[in-house]
Amino acid sequence: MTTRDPSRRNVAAGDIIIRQGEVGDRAYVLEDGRVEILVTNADGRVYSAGFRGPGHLLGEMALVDRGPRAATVRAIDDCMLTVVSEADLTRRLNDADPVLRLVMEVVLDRFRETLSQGAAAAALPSVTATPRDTRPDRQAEKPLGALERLRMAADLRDALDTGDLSLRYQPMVDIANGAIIGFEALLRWQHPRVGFISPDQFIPVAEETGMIVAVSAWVLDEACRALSRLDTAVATGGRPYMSVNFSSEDFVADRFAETVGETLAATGISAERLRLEITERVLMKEPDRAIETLRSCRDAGMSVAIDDFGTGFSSLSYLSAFPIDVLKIDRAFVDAMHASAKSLALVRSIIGIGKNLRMTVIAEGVETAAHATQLAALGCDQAQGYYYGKPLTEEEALARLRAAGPPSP
Ligand code: G
Ligand code: G
Ligand code: MN
Repeated sequence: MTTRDPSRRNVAAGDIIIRQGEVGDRAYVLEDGRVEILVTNADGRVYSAGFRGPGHLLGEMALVDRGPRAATVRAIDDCMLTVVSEADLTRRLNDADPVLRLVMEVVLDRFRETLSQGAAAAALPSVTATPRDTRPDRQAEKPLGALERLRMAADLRDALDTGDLSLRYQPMVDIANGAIIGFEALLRWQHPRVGFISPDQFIPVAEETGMIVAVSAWVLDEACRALSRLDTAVATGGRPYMSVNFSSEDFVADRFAETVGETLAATGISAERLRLEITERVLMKEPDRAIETLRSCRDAGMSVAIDDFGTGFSSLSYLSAFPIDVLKIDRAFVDAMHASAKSLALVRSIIGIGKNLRMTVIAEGVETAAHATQLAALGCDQAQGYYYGKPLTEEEALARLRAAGPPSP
């Protein structure tokens, strides 16, 4: 196989263009020549699924859903191909309507199923290989199929109306004295048939379908109302803040800062008590837009925390480019801090970066007194984790505040 330029490729007769099972990073438009599509079934027998001539698109399926190639494509003649890169396709797909993208994945799944059934039928009629069996590596990476995710998104929409969503509030404390200074609102979904579904599972689905905007609006409203109820019940002096997680889809939506401001006004919570938790990913997606949104939120009095800090792959320069108030050290570093000198060095460095940039540093996943002592010695300001309290129901949060007594003057 020889490459003339990045977007054209010549292939000699007999050469393999795409190999079944491999993960591909490009599709091809067949400009000249003919190819044969070959499918190997679970027994290793090969059958021909047909021929393609000029004008056909080859290998697009794996690019759309990042699955392994469903078939082998072999050149019959000398062929000329135009290369469609993954980067190009990904960019186009990202611009597509999210539901359309999901529908496309469902169609691809069905097509793969048909292909593999064809293979079974051609070689060994009694074999009933399921398409998933041929793609073991997708199971771990993408546990839910496209159809399941579509269904989950619809269920999530129902959950917003039926009250199956609820919040837990995890205490955030001043590491010097353990006093509660705020809570992080964490979403819980009790599905009527499936039972508890973790946010790690449904948040990505909400993000890809655009549902996240409605979900986040619900979370923000409920968290503010809860904070207001806590103020009334325990005379908090209007002190504790509420930390709420937002996704990039929220953040680039029109009028984000205004919408949040309206919710604050409607629930009687001052902007100074709202902390927006976002990940580095949010900032990287549309940096110009993100900066603008952050500025508006900051101007209104809200503060901004970078969640899971240290796990992203973005450059440190964004820390000075974006208006950020708080760094949250990811719990993986805290967890490894005592076993690994390197993790400890990373924790120390993150705290140093935060201090030098005049940011507040909060450690996540603080599970033991030893963690807390170590972090305090390193100059960490605040902490959150099972040592101080798991995510609590509103009643439990209320009890914790009551037990702590009135806020010190
Ligand atoms: O407790 P825990 O299992 O709640 O949360 C798992 C992950 O889900 C965390 O990374 C957390 O940031 C995220 N998460 C929890 N609640 C919300 C929410 O309301 N909105 C968003 N976008 N993410 C959330
Ligand atoms: O990524 P984010 O910080 O938004 O999510 C917080 C997640 O961490 C939630 O799933 C929460 O339940 C979990 N969590 C909170 N405290 C601890 C802790 O001390 N140890 C561990 N392992 N997880 C924690
Ligand atoms: Mn968080």
